[in-house]
Amino acid sequence: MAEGSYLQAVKEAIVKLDFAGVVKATQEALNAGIDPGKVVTEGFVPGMVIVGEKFEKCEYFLSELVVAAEVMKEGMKVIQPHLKEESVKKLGKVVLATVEGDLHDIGKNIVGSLLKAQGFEVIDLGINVPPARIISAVQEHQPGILGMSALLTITMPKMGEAIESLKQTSLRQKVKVIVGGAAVTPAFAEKIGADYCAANAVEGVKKCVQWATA
Ligand code: B1M
Repeated sequence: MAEGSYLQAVKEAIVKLDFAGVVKATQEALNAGIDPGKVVTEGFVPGMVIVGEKFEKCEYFLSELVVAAEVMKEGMKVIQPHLKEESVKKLGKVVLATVEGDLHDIGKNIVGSLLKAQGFEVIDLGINVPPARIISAVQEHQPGILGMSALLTITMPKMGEAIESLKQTSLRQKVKVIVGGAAVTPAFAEKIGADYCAANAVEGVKKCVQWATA
């Protein structure tokens, strides 16, 4: 079977909200030698995009969004052991958070997993994290990178608030700030003073590695 067919099966399992199907299709894709990162970016992610489109068209409702998220998490459980984490955390620390008001964490979790696989120590603050908590985590852990995720247009400004608060400390110059999430654009990132806006997890992690090894 061609690589595209395996990835298509993963995508379809997400769209059909099929727990057993996503586990089977993910395992089959891995058995066929497809890179685990590719299963995520070309299987899970486009599947979730279609789920979002169905939600917009009122073909799916909130309950389906919740189930789709759980289906994808089930698929991630199959992927996780194949993302071999570097045992020596040689690239430094990243503080990661989904900003206040926002409960979306699938993208953030993918970014976190890929960062760990690259050899970063990830301090994941979770979801719905207020700017003040982000800043105190930066003060406590002194990471080289702060990563923030937001999927709602109404929560994106919280990223700007966090950066503004960071500027009030002496730490802004010492921390690179990367932002991401479906609605976040490079123009927005520039406006709020972030250092980088990642279109997807792979690109974001590449940038973090670049910073850490520069
Ligand atoms: Co919500 N939701 N949701 N949702 N949801 C969206 C985001 C939405 C676009 C759906 C739609 O209308 N088409 C819409 C937002 C509209 C907007 O503001 N522009 C929306 C809405 C409206 C809502 C609610 C308000 C619905 C309601 O209650 N009426 C509500 C809000 C809750 C809240 O947060 N306060 C809500 C709730 C939920 C669930 C809880 C049910 C569930 C989330 C479960 C969870 O995350 N645990 C959910 C889901 C699943 C979605 C969609 C369908 C899928 C999101 C997802 O996980 N995508 C989404 C539609 C869509 O995005 N197309 C939608 C897969 C994931 C891998 O992609 O997170 O974009 P993403 O991450 C990517 C990149 O963006 C990037 O890398 C990842 C992989 O490449 N990335 C980073 C992300 N963060 C990064 C950080 C980085 C670097 C890269 O560096 C730090």
